[in-house]
Amino acid sequence: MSGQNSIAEEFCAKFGVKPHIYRAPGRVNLIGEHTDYNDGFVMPAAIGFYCWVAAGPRRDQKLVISSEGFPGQIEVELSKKWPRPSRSWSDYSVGVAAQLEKEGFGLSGASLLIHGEVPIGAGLSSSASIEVATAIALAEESGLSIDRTRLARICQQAENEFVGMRCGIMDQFSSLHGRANHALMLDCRSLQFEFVPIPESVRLVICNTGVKHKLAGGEYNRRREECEEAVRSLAKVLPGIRALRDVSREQLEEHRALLSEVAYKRAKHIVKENERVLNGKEALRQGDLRKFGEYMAQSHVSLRDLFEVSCAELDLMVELAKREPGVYGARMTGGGFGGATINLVDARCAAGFAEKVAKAYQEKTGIACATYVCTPVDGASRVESAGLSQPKRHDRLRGL
Ligand code: GAF
Repeated sequence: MSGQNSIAEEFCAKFGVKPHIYRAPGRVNLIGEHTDYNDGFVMPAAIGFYCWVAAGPRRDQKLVISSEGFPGQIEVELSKKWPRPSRSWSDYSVGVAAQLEKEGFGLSGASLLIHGEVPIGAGLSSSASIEVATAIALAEESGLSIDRTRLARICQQAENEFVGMRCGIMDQFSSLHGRANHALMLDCRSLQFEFVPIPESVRLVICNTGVKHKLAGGEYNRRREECEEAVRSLAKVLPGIRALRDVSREQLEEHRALLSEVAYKRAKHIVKENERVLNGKEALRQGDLRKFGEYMAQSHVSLRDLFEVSCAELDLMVELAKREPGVYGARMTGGGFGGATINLVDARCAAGFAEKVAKAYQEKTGIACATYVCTPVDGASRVESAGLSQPKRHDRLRGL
């Protein structure tokens, strides 16, 4: 990866010492959208786009953080009050550092140089990759041993509290726990997970619409509130429920009158999407890619019509994909309102598929479409040393 060498050199030039290099991948979600903050099920896979962090120790008890992609440098004195969010890229890193300290993990002074290569605004978790790369770098540089699930929670908490985005845990979790050639089926309540093999005969093809609608952040938090509203209404007659995860299809229909039309639609998506993840896992395990693809298609329709987080560009991209040979399934992926689609495509057809969909999309919209043909990769790690192309897992972080 190109990021590794250039970041090491730039770090040396800037801070005068040779850094350790860490990297955390983005993710694509195969199925299970908006279910994570409803205590439900998701099935993401880590993909080979990384946030790279070069890090080295400092003696002055400061954190100095800079990014290759953005001007300016952030300095935080560890013994003093934490700065307030600045509404910029640095919030993802500073938020993680603040959260680590808040949870009692004493940090050592460190310099960090960040290089993000996960496409921004594509729904591929560029934010989580910065958080996770920062977290493993800070933990390691401070000699802390923190298990990966705890780190995922710390990163999620940082995004919820410092950045102000009430995301679930899927993105941070998959960046830390991803496994090459597997999807990760996660129960977002118990945080138990299992790996489901992705057959060698298929590729995950990501098509980026190139649009990100402005309402994304605010609408995301609103969806979360609407789900919570549904739970509050249903809890009046179903006192045992804590989240939409606990509601069955039958219960939802029986008590539909208690819900506003909007809350009902949101709840219906979540209840059925959870079923689709569980059924989809079985289909994948049995190698039934066609069945899995049907669940993907249903998921897209539900996100479009019930959860209302799709947009014209995503719908078009899915329609264009469905016409192509070798496609098992196509749907929007991530939070929505723009970003990318995920397509499960026969490996032999993947390159041609990407080319044709991109061409047709550009013809219709005038927007150039980036496509990525992927297979799942391993989660975040320290890379052995600058200049080596093979990353080596580092066993200091438990759970590796
Ligand atoms: C975003 C969030 F960060 C995730 O937690 C998840 O809710 C996703 O949108 C939708 O499934 O990526």
